[in-house]
Amino acid sequence: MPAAPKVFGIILAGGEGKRLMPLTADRAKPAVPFGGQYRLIDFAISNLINSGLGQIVVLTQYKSHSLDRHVSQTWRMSPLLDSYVTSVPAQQRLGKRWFSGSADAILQSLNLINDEKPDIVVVVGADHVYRMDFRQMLDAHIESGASATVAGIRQPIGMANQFGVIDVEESDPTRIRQFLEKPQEISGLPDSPHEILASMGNYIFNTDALIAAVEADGEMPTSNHDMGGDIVPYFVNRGEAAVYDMKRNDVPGSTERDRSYWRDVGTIDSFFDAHMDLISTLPIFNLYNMQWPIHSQLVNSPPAKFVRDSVGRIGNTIDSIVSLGSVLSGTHLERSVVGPWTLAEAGATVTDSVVFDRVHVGAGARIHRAILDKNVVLADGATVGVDRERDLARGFAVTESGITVVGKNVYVEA
Ligand code: ADQ
Repeated sequence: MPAAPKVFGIILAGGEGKRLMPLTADRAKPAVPFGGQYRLIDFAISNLINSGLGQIVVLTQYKSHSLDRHVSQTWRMSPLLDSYVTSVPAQQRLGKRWFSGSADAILQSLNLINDEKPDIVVVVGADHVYRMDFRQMLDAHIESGASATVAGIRQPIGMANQFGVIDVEESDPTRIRQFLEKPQEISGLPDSPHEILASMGNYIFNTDALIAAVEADGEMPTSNHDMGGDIVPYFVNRGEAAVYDMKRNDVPGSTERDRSYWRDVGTIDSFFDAHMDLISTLPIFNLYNMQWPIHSQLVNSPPAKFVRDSVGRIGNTIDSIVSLGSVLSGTHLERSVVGPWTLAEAGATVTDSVVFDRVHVGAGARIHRAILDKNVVLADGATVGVDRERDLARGFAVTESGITVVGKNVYVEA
């Protein structure tokens, strides 16, 4: 490995995100808005850019239009410095077929790697909220001498069936002994029986080893062509896989409170909870750490504005995020995240909710424990999240925990 290896970044962004429906009815999961002004993919891209990577491709497939547009509008980088973030749609280079899994996405995109000839490839998912300094993981990868390194983080054992679960060698806890993708039954960590070490879906590979692995996987008729299910076990079986414990990652400017914060926002409930993590006085995830900024699209918008309503009533806003361009008149807003260009009319009440862009909340309307997608319009006096049965009868999704989701462009009657 050269002293200053050339590193190439691949973001896997082709997943369908079925469990986030209806937010993914019309867009890829990595393009789902988050935290008012971000899209989910901004976290992965910001982490790679802040870690000094200059050449990054985003592999897209499913309903990729708004994702492609967001990446191209937000992430133009300098051709003079030979740095770029480009989204690359599935191109059917190996026959007339789409990506059949995340490993197949890489196999079908090897031309991108061959063009750049990197020493090392960093492969990351696109749908997590976190900060991570990949330089530190790179150092650990090189030091370990492994061909592949998987980022791991402790998670509650009850979530084991959602993750790849890592078991390390007793004699060397940086080596992976066994890797089980989404096991139904597993025992906990020796020092913490209620936890497992979960794969974060972020990997570092020596380039030659990655190419050999995805090519071998492409030849396997029984493979699902999945990075977690097939490629990581390939390296583990060869004794060439290391783990990088996220506990070691010390992002500049992070606090004791938000160090090692990582949320897989694959379900409506986890998506909602991650928003609630943003808004308290001492947030569990601190968007305001400017030593490690999460970048997003700069929209040319006026500031948010809070005014009395037409008859002079004063609203109040607390424990909330309100994005640019929004105007709230005499509105009670509490524990909520509001996207750009949202308009709330006289006496509306919004509590414990996530509101995307350009939502219109009519006078006296009430929203509680709800997620409203773009361009939703609530008539004067309409309610969402107040009457579960009524929400279901109107065709809204309601989670078991009681979060109501209203899809894009829906008009909600009183
Ligand atoms: P999952 O998130 O369930 O588990 P997957 O659905 O493959 O795995 O998604 C991983 C990433 O790959 C996502 O960013 C997704 O958008 C992308 N992706 C999925 N299919 C793709 C395709 N056909 N083309 C391009 N991109 C695609 C993974 C790992 C687990 C790990 C969890 C952590 O498999 O081991 O624990 O991530 O959340």
